[in-house]
Amino acid sequence: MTAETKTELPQATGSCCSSTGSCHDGAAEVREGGVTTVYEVKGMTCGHCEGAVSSEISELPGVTSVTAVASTGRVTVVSEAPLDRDAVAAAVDEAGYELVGVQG
Ligand SMILES: [Cu+2]
Repeated sequence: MTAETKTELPQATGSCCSSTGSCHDGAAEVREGGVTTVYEVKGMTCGHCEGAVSSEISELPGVTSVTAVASTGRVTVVSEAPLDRDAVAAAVDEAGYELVGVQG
């Protein structure tokens, strides 16, 4: 039988590709010694909000990168090790917003 159908399906969803070009499911994926987690934060409306959330989360131990996007309410956090959800929630709360979920 030569009917070997494609096992490598094209990435049609377009939602799982990070800016680094890796394409995997899972919000807490370990790569290059880091963990990327996407949090959902309620209440961000503009760049100032993004900055406030980013700076608070950046202060957590082990956090190497924070990308907050007000339009989607998503905050992508790269850290050296998985973060404690409560610690992130506290940081978001400190900034004046609310952590409503963790993707993955
Ligand atoms: Cu704002």
